[in-house]
Amino acid sequence: MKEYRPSEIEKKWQNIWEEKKVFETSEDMEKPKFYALVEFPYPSGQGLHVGHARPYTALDIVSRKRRFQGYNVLFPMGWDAFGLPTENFAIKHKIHPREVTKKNVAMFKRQLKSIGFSFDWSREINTTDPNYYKWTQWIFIKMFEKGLAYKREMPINWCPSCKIGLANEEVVGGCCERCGEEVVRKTKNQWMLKITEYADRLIDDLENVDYLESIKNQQINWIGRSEGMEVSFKISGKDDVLKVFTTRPDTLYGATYMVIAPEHPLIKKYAEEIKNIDEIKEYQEYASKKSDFERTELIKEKTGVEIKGLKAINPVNQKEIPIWVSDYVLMSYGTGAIMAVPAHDNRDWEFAKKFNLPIVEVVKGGNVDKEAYTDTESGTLINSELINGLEVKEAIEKISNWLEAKGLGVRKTNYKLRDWIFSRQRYWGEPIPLVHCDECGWVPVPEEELPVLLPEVENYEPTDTGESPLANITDWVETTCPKCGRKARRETDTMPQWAGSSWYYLRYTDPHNDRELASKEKLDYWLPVDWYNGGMEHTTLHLLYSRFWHKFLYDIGIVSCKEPYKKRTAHGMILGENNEKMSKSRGNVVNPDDIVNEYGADTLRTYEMFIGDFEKSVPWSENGVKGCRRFLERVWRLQDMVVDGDEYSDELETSIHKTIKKVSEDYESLKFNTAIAALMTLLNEFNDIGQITKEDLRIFLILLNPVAPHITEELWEIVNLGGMLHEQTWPEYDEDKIQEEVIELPVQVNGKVRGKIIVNIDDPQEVVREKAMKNESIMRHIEGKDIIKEIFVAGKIYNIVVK
Ligand code: ANZ
Ligand code: ZN
Repeated sequence: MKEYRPSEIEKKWQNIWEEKKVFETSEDMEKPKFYALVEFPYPSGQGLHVGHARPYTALDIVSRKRRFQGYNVLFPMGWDAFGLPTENFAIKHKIHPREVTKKNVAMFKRQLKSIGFSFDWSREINTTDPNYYKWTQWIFIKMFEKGLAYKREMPINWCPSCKIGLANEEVVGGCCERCGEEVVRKTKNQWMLKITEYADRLIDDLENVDYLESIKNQQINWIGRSEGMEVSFKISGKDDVLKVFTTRPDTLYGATYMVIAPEHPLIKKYAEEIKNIDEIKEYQEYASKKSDFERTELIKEKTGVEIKGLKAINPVNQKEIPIWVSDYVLMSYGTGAIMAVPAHDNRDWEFAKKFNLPIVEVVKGGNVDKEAYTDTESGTLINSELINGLEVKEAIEKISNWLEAKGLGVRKTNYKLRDWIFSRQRYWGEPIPLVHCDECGWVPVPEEELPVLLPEVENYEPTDTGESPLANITDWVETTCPKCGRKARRETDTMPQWAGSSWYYLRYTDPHNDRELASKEKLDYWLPVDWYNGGMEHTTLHLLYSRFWHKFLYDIGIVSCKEPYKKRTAHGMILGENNEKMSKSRGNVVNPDDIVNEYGADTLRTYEMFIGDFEKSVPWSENGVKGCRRFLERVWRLQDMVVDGDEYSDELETSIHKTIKKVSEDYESLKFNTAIAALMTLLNEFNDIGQITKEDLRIFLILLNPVAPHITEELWEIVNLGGMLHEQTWPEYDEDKIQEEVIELPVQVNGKVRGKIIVNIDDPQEVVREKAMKNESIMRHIEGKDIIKEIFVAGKIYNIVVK
């Protein structure tokens, strides 16, 4: 037997697969299709990270399994290559971002290939390729034509260090997500996309997709649909009303004052009558320096000023109440004004305490001297003439009807979701394909002139005025109006990095099409994506944006399904050995190249899948890598144990059927670690027996192949199992052969039986633990405690010791 040398066999098989185009997707539309998608990487200068390899291996496994099952599989890869890091690197080192991208892509591609992923490289795409971004621009123009893109003066979040406007989503804790610098507000004319028009559909259509529940919730929370009432408060002595948005009209009798946002137009309108207008202006100035995030932080000490000279009248009891200005009310939500009910809203409560405003309890249930009572599930209305004695929900219903009947209010749905700020004042992005003409306004560049290429510039540095560097290229900016032929100017803003990734999965279906973004026939065949796996960090924005674009393309007849992704799962992160995030600054980043070189790609792949539950974050462990390498060494030695025979060994029959079932199911449900564990168990049985048939080995190799494709192909050839492994079909198991004895197993917690669970007599401890943890009584007894010991006697008892 030759020694196991991954470096030789891995290259060898990668070349064979490539030459034979084994993983190239066929255009045979008679076959059932399977479209597996992983998030295409940003080709950064740091190269591939072991964190990338985890989701890629996972869907590589599923894709390989599907090919064995006779599917036409699309498993593509590409580059999300526009964006800031590349541009910043280019500025610093004075290299064109195109060159930087080219170099980084080459590095990523070499790394990905070395790991043996079964991507169809003939469909590689790159968002910075003009043949690609032509269609990104085309989609933008279609949106513009449908009124979904508009330009508006917007207070934006401005990062003074990156010199870039950021979307709300890119501001984390008041700071720039990229560089950590504190974000300031600046007003700019920006292109906006009307994603809000799709808010309801983006929530409602989640019903028909198979996403992790947590991912659905993130989408829903981000959109933040809120049903309430817009109620009009008369302004005392004026023929004017102040409108508020409230989700709690039942608390109207408890409204003891009003609050308007510092930017509210009421202030300007009545400036002459407001006695303390200077004080208010001062406060406006103070508030303008804060971000929305800071303003709405709960723990923040409340600030505000009473408007002297204006009062509002509560429509339910005609009481006159004061109007305050405070920055905890945002102009960008609802009507920019609220009725304050300190007894039942936390912020109002704090504000009232600080400024000594009256607190009137209207829902009985808590102690409003101590804190606001916000529960809507229990409590009865008091001090509220029209609705006394009702529960909150009934009261809301009744008072809403009353308000509507009197013309004092209307039911209203609000959303947290804002329109998408789509302009960036940077170089390395898709030029927004519009021209401004004094006569015709904004005019799209005609389709036959697309793409609008990024012009060459001397300097990619954004200007301090906040203009894109493109604004300095007079030759490029000055053009003629496509409509009237007069002089006109090009838009110099570029698109955000989110643009190219909003539709990339469509392009993979037909990546070389130069007449349309993809042919209808191919889109109809391949869509929706059957399985999309990505990071938990992309379950709000990227997912929302791409669903929005997809729905728009559905509306204009480009795609035939309403949702782009049938199923969306997420992987956990790979952390450093000491459980912290891997980062350059900590010096704990593991380079996949090193693992491939030292242990082999198959070891890397096996380890990445064996490392822990796929959806959880787990620390890297070099020892774990070594363990996986040892497993593969033992697999390698199977070649010396094989005897002829096209049936299973008698002693192994049940185990093999069981393993086929287990592995087949686990690969489908992200339980790659337990699938590998089952294969390890089977390998142990092989070793116990000391001799296996070719048929035993055949099945073992096919099952392991999706995880460790190189070593399994090589063994297949060495043992001469016929043809090549990748040409085989996925094995079937026989349910009759794996009937097991089912028993009721008592589970003890600290020596006392706390529940009985149904298990198979030879279920291993992990399986029993899993089942025990789903038992309510047992869960209750261990909740909040640490498991310090487990005693397991198969078929008899399982005892958990907790502290
Ligand atoms: C009176 C009230 C009484 C409220 C009560 C809550 C509890 P969501 O669910 O987020 O939509 N609100 C409305 N507009 C606001 C703005 N521009 N800035 C800050 N707060 C605003 O929350 C809606 C509630 O948030 C509204 O209902 C309003 O306070 C406040 F016991 O009105 B409520
Ligand atoms: Zn014109």
